[in-house]
Amino acid sequence: RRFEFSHEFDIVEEICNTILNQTKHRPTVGIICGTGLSSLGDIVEDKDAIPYGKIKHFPKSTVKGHIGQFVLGLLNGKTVVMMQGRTHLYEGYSVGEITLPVRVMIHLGVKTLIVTNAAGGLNRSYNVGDIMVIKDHINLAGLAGENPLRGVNDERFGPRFPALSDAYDRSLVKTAIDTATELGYSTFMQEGVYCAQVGPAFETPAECRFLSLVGADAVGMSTVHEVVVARHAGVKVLGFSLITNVAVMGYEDNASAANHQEVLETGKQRSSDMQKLVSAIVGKM
Ligand code: 6GU
Repeated sequence: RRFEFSHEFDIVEEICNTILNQTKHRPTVGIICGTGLSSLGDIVEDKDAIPYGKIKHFPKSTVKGHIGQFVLGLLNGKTVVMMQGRTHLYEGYSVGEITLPVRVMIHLGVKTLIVTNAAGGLNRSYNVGDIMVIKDHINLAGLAGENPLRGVNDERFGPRFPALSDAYDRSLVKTAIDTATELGYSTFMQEGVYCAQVGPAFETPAECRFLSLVGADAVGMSTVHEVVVARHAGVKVLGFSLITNVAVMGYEDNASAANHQEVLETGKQRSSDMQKLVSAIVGKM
């Protein structure tokens, strides 16, 4: 809970100083690499890497497929800060802890945040390997009381009651779709609603039907908390879900059970397409 974090602003400043002392880069774009998508860091040039383990107060990723470091450098000519690996609520961290890195990136000067994740497809027209541009989200934990802004509001981070009616920037969604078309990705590009549950257990078939009924196209275990904190600060957000498996909707369904290995495999296969897409979009910013 943010309530226990009364000097969070000082902590964020201190972490930023630690980072800025180790690099000459001054990023304006932040990118969070989801499960299996950390290879995006491979195409960053002139890079400086700072492991989360060397940063005081920082939560450390405990999951396979997440490296756990900041990478600062040039992506297609733009100065970026990339998170190779994020932490999740299911690891036991609080929403305050898992979103601390977002506040750090914003304090470093980030004006646009690109979030990526691996997700299960709920929309029946989605295939494994599809890339979904996120147009909106459903934050189940947030609706149920685990909003990352719960607690005393420090106005230096943003207002008490931020609007989320424009959580995902419309013009960035359009840029993403246009760029995907230019790259010849139209056959596997989707645009939809991402829903986050806490995890680490995947959903039951009944839960998948429920989420589908309320308008979710894909389901995962991350991202929404980071987006809330970014929008609190007025930072623009663009999000992508890589559909790594299709959700099982019932006994008669012949989709196979979700498993972490499949999630990692699909990430590997589509990662270079995802890299090209994100890099091309960053180049247009
Ligand atoms: Cl099917 N569900 C959730 N919650 N997260 C996922 C997933 C499914 N596939 C990849 N990540």
